[in-house]
Amino acid sequence: MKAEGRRHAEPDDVSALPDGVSAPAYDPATIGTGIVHFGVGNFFRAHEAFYVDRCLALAGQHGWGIVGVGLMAGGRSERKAEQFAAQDCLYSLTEAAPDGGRAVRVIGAPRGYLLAPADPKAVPDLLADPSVRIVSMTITEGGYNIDETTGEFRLDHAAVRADLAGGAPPTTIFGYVVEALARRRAAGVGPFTVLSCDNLRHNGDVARAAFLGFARARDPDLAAWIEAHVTFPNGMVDRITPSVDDAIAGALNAASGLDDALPLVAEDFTQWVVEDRFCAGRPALEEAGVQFVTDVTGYEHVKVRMLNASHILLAFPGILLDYRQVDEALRDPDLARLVNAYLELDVIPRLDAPPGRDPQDYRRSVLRRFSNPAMADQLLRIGGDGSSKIQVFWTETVRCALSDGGDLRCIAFGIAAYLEALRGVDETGVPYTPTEPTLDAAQLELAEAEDLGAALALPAFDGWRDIQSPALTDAIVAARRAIRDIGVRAALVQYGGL
Ligand code: CS2
Repeated sequence: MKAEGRRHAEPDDVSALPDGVSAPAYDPATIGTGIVHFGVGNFFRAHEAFYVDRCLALAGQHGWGIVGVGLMAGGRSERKAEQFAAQDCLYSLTEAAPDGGRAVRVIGAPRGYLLAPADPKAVPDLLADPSVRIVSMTITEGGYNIDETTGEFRLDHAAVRADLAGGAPPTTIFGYVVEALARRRAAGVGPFTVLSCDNLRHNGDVARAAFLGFARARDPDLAAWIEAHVTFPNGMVDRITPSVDDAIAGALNAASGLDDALPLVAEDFTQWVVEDRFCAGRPALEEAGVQFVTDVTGYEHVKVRMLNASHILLAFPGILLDYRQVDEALRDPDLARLVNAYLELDVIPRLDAPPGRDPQDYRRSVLRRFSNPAMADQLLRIGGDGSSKIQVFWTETVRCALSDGGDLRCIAFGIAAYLEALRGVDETGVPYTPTEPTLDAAQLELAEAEDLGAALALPAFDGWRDIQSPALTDAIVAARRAIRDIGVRAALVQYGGL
């Protein structure tokens, strides 16, 4: 596309990018497909695609381009597919530092985008192609369809049942991936690595349980082949990547000089620590800043229990206090004290940090990252899908506190704030829409029940349901009552242990 006649250049017009915008250091037209990614959201575009993009600039790496797959039907997904196609899947990433520094680069690693509902046959065909050696995914914490209490894949899920029944093209990631593995096995094509990039403890193990659970229900022989040949590395992913609405997109384009339909902003910090178990090869990600380790557990614990856990602890009361951005909420001294108290007293003493990672340094860096005003990161994004996030981010800390008799005040206050925030109106009366994709209407109504303990039946709390704790229940109910009677701030001081 030509830049003439436009004030701004489009991202695929790489020969005419505005000053200060870096182009891919390779020719996107020469890149082949080695990776298929499910869930082409902002985080994937700022993280995995960013690292792969760096690899593509290196000699011998041109076979590792990515084709994205969207599973959702509907106008929004169609629009996104059109936007990707219109700019050859190129887009700009603005990396923003807390001190105001910015760098803008055009990312070219995604080389195609398939909207599965529009062409469901194309997805297994692509996945069965021998050139595809990694299938990665960001399908959210709740997307693996695992029962938190049993750790088993849930076969009673309607879409899973339909995919297992066969007769129609799949609609779930499990149906697509397992179908493709069946074809690869039948055709004598080797396996691919299944790489989860979600914020889960042992995300590879969770993915393994999910895909094997599906495969066993479909064909035990195939499941045994997958178990023997497919690898599911665990990885810790980290980069704060806010949602981009039209106003933010406009500001990003105004600053970059681009005319990008899909611009993106992320913090300048980024990290990816992965176990090096790739059954069909991988890009030279170590050259691009990815850290390979034999065991990722310590890194995950520190990240999920500190960063993600304090993110939601800030979000729920922050939303109730009518804040909308993370940096604003953190500037509230009471909320900052809550997060610090939680990290210092509840999390850090119980953490097994990996060598070289000092939790106090990490705490300071997390707070610095949260306070980055250039992120304008949305509390509703962070608080969204709280039901799944609580299970992943808080469970271990709550279990430890319940079993070692620790202080429960911060955590009880956080849970109380979550349940109050589920009601969709902040304490100044401003309504908002909480996003809870895994809860049905009856579950959501539990947050309105007169009995303030009734909502503790929600799945968010399944992870520690086996440890009966009247003390925790009482503390949560008291904090909820206080939030309603004396307001969030006073309740925080009285019941949040501050
Ligand atoms: C956030 C994450 O949505 C959330 O729960 O905590 O998206 C967070 O921004 C990333 O994990 C940062 O790596």
